[in-house]
Amino acid sequence: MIKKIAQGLKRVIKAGRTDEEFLEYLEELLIEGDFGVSVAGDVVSEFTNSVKNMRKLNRKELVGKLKDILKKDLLATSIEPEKNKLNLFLVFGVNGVGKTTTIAKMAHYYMQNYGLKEVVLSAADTYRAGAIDQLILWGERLKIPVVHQSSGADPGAVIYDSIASAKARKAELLIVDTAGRMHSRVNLVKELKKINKVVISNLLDGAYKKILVIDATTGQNALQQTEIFNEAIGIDAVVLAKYDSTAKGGVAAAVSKKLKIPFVFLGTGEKLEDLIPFDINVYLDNLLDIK
Ligand SMILES: Nc1nc2c(ncn2[C@@H]2O[C@H](COP(=O)(O)OP(=O)(O)OP(=O)(O)O)[C@@H](O)[C@H]2O)c(=O)[nH]1
Ligand SMILES: [Mg+2]
Repeated sequence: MIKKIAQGLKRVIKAGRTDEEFLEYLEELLIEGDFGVSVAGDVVSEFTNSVKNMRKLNRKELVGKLKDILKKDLLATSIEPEKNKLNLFLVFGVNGVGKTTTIAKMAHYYMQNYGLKEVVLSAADTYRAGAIDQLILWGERLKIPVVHQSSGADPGAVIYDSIASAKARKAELLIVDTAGRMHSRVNLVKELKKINKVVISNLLDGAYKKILVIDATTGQNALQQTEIFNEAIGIDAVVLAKYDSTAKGGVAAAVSKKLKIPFVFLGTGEKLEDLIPFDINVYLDNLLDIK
């Protein structure tokens, strides 16, 4: 999906606006595109200081300049599974953002790209009816085991079992699905804190990563979600899911800049293969339609 910011830039550059008009419009475009007020303000002041008479620059030069400025705000990371250890990825986020799908994609990605053979999934979303079956189905497609109990079971108990089972299998990676739906946000955070404790006290010499999934179509709301989860248990990396479904998509810049948390993957569709490492250049080239 072509992003609004790229379209807007094409329009304003073609119209040959004055510097002042261009900057005003650019700020609007950035805010509308979910980059957030802080990124928008910074971009405009950097532009003001460094470029005079924007009409003299062609589209490629102007967009390139914008890319250079935005690059400074973005953070990306990759998560490498540690060798000869049980790696545990705890995946969390509010309801419907794409957690369970992302978990299946990640299992696929790590088997394909890191040659992992023993990957186990853990169905610790015991809250939503159907959540366990959804993960079991992914497990069948991926031909990997899914540790689960019955619906309504204590997620901590599921994780305890999952760690024991993964260790017994000498698994390299255990990915834990968690509930996004709770009676309230407060309960969701409380539950996650409990889960975090269970992981810490049972994983011991394993490698633990806390991965938040946000939905690119929810805009600045995703920034607030990241803030809440980060305060609750800390976040190692964020996955920006449903990037294919939005014309905006700038929220990664807002999160990176404000919270200093890096992005690890971009979700680009509903299929197993639709997960790509978060590469700042690829991301910005797509947002700004740089070919
Ligand atoms: N287009 C698109 N759809 C996605 C992507 N990731 C997930 N989805 C879809 O989003 C919907 C919700 O995905 P789930 O993985 O069930 O989300 P969840 O966060 O586990 O949801 P709950 O368990 O209910 O909290 C499904 O229809 C997915 O196919 C993506 O990157 N792109
Ligand atoms: Mg789910």
